[in-house]
Amino acid sequence: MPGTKTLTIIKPGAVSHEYIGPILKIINDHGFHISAMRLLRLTRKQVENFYAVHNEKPFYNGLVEFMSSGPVVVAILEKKNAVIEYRRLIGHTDPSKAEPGTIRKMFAESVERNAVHGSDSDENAEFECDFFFSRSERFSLFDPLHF
Ligand code: IDP
Ligand code: MG
Repeated sequence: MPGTKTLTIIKPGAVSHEYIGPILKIINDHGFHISAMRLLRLTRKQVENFYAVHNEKPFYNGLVEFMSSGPVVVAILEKKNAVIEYRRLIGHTDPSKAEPGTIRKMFAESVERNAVHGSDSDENAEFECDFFFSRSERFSLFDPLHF
């Protein structure tokens, strides 16, 4: 059964352009529930660990520099089939290849400064949600204690 949560990051470029509100509105309008959220600045070490799978890639150093360059919003989004649905909503990694109406098409500046992150599998979503949020910081739709 596909999972119900994914991790997003509104990246420094989008935050500095005051796109937090517009992006969160699109997320809500597409039926995602925000079950955890925080505004913070990532350390280089945190970015290196978060993007460890890319550490051999030519863009890795630039990515670490960019992602630690200013505040970001991290959030857990819930919806049926969340990972796939959110990847569809954000669009292609390279905004010039992203479909109209996708978040990256609307808000990305370049392939690196592409506005948002979205988990690429349920397994990575688990890792990424655990990377940022403890149990007590999550308010799941599926938890009868909260909703
Ligand atoms: P994704 O974010 O669509 O899953 P990944 O391949 O996982 O894309 O790459 C992680 C992030 O690294 C991208 O979102 C983007 O910020 C950056 N990135 C990926 N490919 C390139 C590139 O070719 N040049 C510069 N930055 C890149
Ligand atoms: Mg990825």
